[in-house]
Amino acid sequence: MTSQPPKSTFSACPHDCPSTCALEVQFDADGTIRRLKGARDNAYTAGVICAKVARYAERLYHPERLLKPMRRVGAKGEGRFEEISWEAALDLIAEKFLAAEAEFGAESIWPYHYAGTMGLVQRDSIHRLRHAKGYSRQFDSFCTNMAWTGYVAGTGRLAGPDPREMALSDQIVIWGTNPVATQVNVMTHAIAARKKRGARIIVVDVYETETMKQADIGLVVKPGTDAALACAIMHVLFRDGHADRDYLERYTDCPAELEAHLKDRTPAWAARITGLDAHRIEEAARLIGSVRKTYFRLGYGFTRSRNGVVGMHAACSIAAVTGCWTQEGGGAFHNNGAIYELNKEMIEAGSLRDPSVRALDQSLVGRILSGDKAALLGGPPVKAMLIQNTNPVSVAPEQDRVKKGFLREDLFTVVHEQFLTETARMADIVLPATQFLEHDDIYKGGGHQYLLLGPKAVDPPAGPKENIFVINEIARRVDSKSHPGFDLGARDHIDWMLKNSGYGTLAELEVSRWIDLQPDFETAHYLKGFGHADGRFHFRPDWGRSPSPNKPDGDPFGPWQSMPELPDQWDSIEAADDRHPFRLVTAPARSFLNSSFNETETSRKKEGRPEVWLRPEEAARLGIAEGARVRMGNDRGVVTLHARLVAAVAPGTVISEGLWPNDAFEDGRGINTLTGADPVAPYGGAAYHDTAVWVRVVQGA
Ligand SMILES: Nc1nc2c(c(=O)[nH]1)N[C@H]1C(S)=C(S)[C@@H](COP(=O)(O)OP(=O)(O)OC[C@H]3O[C@@H](n4cnc5c(=O)[nH]c(N)nc54)[C@H](O)[C@@H]3O)O[C@H]1N2
Ligand SMILES: Nc1nc2c(c(=O)[nH]1)N[C@H]1C(S)=C(S)[C@@H](COP(=O)(O)OP(=O)(O)OC[C@H]3O[C@@H](n4cnc5c(=O)[nH]c(N)nc54)[C@H](O)[C@@H]3O)O[C@H]1N2
Ligand code: SF4
Ligand SMILES: [Mo]
Repeated sequence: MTSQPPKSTFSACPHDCPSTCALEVQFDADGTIRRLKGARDNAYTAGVICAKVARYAERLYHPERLLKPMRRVGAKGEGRFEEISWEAALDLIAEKFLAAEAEFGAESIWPYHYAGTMGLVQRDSIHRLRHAKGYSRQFDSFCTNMAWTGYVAGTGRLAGPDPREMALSDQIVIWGTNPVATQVNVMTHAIAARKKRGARIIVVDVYETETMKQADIGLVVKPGTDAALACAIMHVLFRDGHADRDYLERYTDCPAELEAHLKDRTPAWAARITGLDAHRIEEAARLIGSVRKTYFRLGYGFTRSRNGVVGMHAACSIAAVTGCWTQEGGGAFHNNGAIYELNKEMIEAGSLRDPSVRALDQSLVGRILSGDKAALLGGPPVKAMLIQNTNPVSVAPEQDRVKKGFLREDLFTVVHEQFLTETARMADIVLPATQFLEHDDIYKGGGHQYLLLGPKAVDPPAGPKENIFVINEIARRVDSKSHPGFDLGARDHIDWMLKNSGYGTLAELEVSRWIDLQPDFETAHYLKGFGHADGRFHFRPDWGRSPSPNKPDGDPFGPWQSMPELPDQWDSIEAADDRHPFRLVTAPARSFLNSSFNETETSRKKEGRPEVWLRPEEAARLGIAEGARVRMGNDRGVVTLHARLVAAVAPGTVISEGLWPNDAFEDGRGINTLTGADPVAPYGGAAYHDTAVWVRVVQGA
């Protein structure tokens, strides 16, 4: 008797999104995957997922998926490959890695990865190989550094009030994030609060996003001016008696100094910096001061600036002035990274990690591959790379340098991918990867508090292999130190990690699907004290030494000594000038996820084409009409795209949404041609939304 395929099973979304949704996977009668839905009984997902993941079958059964290992036959970057067996590919990789090691040392090999999958086994096993061989380490700087550093400078810990409490708030301040596009579940809970309690939604952004369109109050500020807005709000709170002085005395480090410092940070002062009218700042401050249950949902977007750490810290400080932390449905949330406390020894082989091995900055990949001595941290050139879960030729800043670097004839590049991305086209060896529904993994939510299982739901086609297969097979061939993690499959890894973290077993998680790790109310709201040694919220962080979840080894970066001591506007952004009159923000597109989904037809259709959005009056001054073909550039390079005139953009600001494939632009130059890689103070990070540019109409277009 043949058994019927199941109608549905469960999983978790693997993408780099704070929502990490609990999924229900629905099958057709023949066992193929039809549609994904949000799990209704998961209290955070609450049955809602984004449209691009709902139609995952399109990505899973995509005709352009990579199915066979390939070896380059054409010139570098040309994209001509021939099929090769897994065995031959792995042998060749080992031969090249061993040769680089023999001639230049183990640090000349750079395993390079990021968060194409957030699965802890498939994403992080690359560290096991790295540490077992002493290959170069990686400093993760694409995404979280500024936000985490700024938040933790205040709270001392990367965790906050239960994200589901938003539904119990009377007012939600969505600051520098566009959840309708980037983490849809924030909207689920915010809208629930509005429906049930009449909660007010306030949004702070640099243009009128889809999220702002749903808000009661939208504040459009110039990019990189959030600290000025936050200071003026706090000024009014102190001035008008809305500061909770008992709370400040008990829970914060220097309230009197803060109050004195803010005396001249008036709404009029902030109006000049942010571009907002002073009365709108007064209004926002009055509402924040008068509603006790105010929940600040602080995003990443406003921190992707050279002053982004200061901006995050300043915004976070507002909640400590009003004392809304004491309220259910109040406080300031950014990410729950600190609550998980997982033992990842089997996955990462941390016991073999040698701290003297250099940690190369992933955002500086262009400079590193071009032989920049400072970026190479004094070590050998990079001669070989293994790349998993990331597409640096699209997503990394300073794209011209990145491309030049990958074109180096003496660089041996292995790219393990699901699609022939811009980066895979640069490879010497391309290896086909499974998709998340074809392998086992476990996920933790940044924007919530669940640890979720994502078990294999279907068999992969013949050809693609999961990440740990590649890691374990390479390790076997390159005389790596032994580690028991190399002998385990994904399920064994999950089971070991759960058992050794005190979270039960894989068998138990297969039944429960997820574990809710929300700390108790008093801990989450810091009522027993904040995370710093003195138990207080710090208005005055020690920037050179504040505990940063991302602090790499060594000294702080950049001009950190000139960071303001107390919340303040810090003029370290890439300012506009006569040659570059606009400031560019490269915000995410709703239907892409970083560079993922930019290969699916429906997502591309929904997004249209690469565009730059400018204010009609600013466009008119430049003779740019709706739909005009324009060039946008700076000293890093030039891109060609189409103009759209949008009124609700901050003055002097232009917006380009989404990581389109580079070849969707003329000349194949993607948006990151324009962004800079210089590390943001004090602990690094790429300032993707902080770029000065000129814009010109293409004559004769
Ligand atoms: N659809 C979709 N979802 C995604 C992603 C995607 O690419 N597409 N990316 C995923 C990833 S990796 C991450 S890290 C998260 C990030 O998600 P978010 O936290 O939402 O951060 P960003 O997406 O960088 O930017 C969010 C908003 O910040 C605004 N912004 C930019 N500069 C400033 C500023 O100076 N001040 C203020 N107030 N606002 C500013 C932008 O205009 C944008 O609307 O989203 C994830 N989810
Ligand atoms: N201009 C601009 N640039 C940005 C940003 C921005 O806002 N503006 N955002 C930045 C941010 S926040 C981030 S996090 C980075 C993200 O940058 P990346 O981490 O590179 O982002 P993704 O495009 O999501 O994923 C990269 C690749 O991982 C592959 N992948 C997925 N699952 C697997 C798997 O199981 N195995 C293997 N081998 N491969 C897999 C996907 O096919 C995809 O091509 O981009 C940054 N770049
Ligand atoms: S909202 Fe984010 S976590 Fe949820 S399904 Fe979409 S991409 Fe995945
Ligand atoms: Mo990110």
